[in-house]
Amino acid sequence: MPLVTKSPEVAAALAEGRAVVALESTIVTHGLTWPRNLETARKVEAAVRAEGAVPATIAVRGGRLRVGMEAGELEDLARASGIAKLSRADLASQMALGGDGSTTVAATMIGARLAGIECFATGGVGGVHRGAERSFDVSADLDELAKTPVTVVCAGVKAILDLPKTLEALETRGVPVIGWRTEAFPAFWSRDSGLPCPLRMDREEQVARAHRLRAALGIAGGQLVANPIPEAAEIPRAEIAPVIDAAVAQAEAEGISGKEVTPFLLAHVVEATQGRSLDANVALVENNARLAARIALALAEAPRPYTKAR
Ligand code: PSU
Ligand code: MN
Repeated sequence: MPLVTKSPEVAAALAEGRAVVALESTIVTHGLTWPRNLETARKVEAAVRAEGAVPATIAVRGGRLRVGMEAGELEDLARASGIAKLSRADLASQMALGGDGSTTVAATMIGARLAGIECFATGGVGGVHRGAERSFDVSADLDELAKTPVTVVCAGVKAILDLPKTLEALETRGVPVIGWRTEAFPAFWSRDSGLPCPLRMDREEQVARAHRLRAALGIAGGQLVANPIPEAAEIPRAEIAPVIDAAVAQAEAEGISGKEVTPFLLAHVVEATQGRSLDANVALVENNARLAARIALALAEAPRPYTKAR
């Protein structure tokens, strides 16, 4: 059995050069809770299909990387409790043990590249945590973006992070941060972080062309497309900021560290907003899935490869 197993639908779509969008599974296992997680995962897959692309949710099952979930698999994942959250560091060891796990943005990018998928939709990528100058907590997602050639559509990095430091870290790593039809860097639950976005694009073809050009230029790594949450679903920055500050303070007080930090903070924000942040989270992931599908369609049409310079 190969290490990467594609669902029949994903395998057929890739063989025919049709548009495919990778989707992560940590948001299902750690980002959201039952039954909202399954409902959201299905909604997100449906949003990809509605735009004419094929969704490929990625996870580890029985020591193999699954690319594309069949009926029942998504539900198993959503119901699983205590499942491992896998990133670059622990993907191979968990597979060696024959175990299961959900994939973060970093691990999903690795799976997408192996399967030949160039475009991926998520909610918010990981980044530099507040207080990182003391904790050194910087998500492996940033290094993965610097290495693996996948275009990732997000709603900006999670506002629980240190956004200026995250933007600096992305620049250092040579990761293009492209504001989708905006000059402002979005902040997950809010449309505007108050920080400018380094780049801007307005058409899917531009994102696809830049993705191909990076490969032709021999520049490793992916692109980050920052797509603001739909207006109707957003929680303005001034409103969410104190909630985030309280969650971060609580995490520090309880000594939360490592992989638990992100799920802990997200859960606290959901509780403090009486679920409003959850509705926003679902809306923005669905919105990102739609854009990623349109970019995947543009990638399927984009010239490949550009002539390499000699
Ligand atoms: N976006 C969400 N919810 C999540 C995540 C992202 O809306 O749960 C997950 C992603 O899988 C991301 C991970 O890769 O959080 C980052 O975790 P860490 O900060 O531990 O690297
Ligand atoms: Mn971390």
